[in-house]
Amino acid sequence: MTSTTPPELPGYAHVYSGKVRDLYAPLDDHGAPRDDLLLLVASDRMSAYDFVLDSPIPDKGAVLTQLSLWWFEQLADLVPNHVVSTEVPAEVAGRGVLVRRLDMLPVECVARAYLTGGGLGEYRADGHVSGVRLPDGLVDGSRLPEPVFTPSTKAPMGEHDQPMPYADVEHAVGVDLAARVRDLTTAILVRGNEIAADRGILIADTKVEFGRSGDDLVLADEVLTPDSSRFWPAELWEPGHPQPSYDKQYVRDWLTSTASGWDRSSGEAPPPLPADVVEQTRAKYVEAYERLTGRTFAP
Ligand code: Q0N
Repeated sequence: MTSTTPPELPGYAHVYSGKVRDLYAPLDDHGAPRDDLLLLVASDRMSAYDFVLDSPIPDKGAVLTQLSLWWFEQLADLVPNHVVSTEVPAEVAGRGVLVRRLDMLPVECVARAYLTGGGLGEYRADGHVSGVRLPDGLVDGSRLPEPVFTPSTKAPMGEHDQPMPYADVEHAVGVDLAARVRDLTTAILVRGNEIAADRGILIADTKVEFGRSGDDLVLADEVLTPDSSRFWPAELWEPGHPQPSYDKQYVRDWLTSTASGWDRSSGEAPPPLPADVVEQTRAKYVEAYERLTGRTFAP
């Protein structure tokens, strides 16, 4: 079984659907939405080339949810997280998590350990990323001397996040909190790479979100999954060209092959994936989970 459209859950009000995740508010005894909790549900939807694909990846939502829960444990000494309970309706078992409802900071907190994507573009323009001067001679895929905090603004769905100058983060959340989320974001990526290093995965960059509950700063959303981070196969890492993606490579290779009949520049939605591409992609998500956690994924 696989899930794409947000389910209607008795006892919950649907609040929001992102590209791949859905949020609900639990209803109280009077049928009113509670203001202290949310149910975060990961779907089996997958995006590629800025499209949400028609073909779901079976168990993707559960694999990424279980991976995120495992990372929250690995990071618990660095930062508290929003997880309250994994006791959720049967329909979303394994891929739903009950979380503390927080006041979210209006910043996408990104840290980069390797240079690629938007960071590479900025570096090529003037040798900086997010205001930080980098050494000369870096190329696509180079490891950075140390992780750099490169925050972005939360863009509405369908639009791309924009780089956010650090001074704007300070303005938005205050100087002290800005420094705390900067240091936490880079610490999360460092810890993630320390753990992933001997398990065949490089984490090039990651996006995390924080919220506040009273005076507490709390890690929210998902953390260190292939949806929030660029995972690269360590044995194929070779600076100087775009690196293969740990999870999306089969999908990209097929979509850009003549076999798909799809023209990326056409603006048309991509076609459904063949069953073998779906299965190979599912296997990569499971492999990432099993390598990182040392656990066996049980659907
Ligand atoms: C929240 N987002 C953006 C769904 C998640 N614990 C929380 N408290 C209050 N709000 C949020 C959370 C969380 N997590 C986070 N929206 C609301 C992240 N989205 C992206 C799309 O999927």
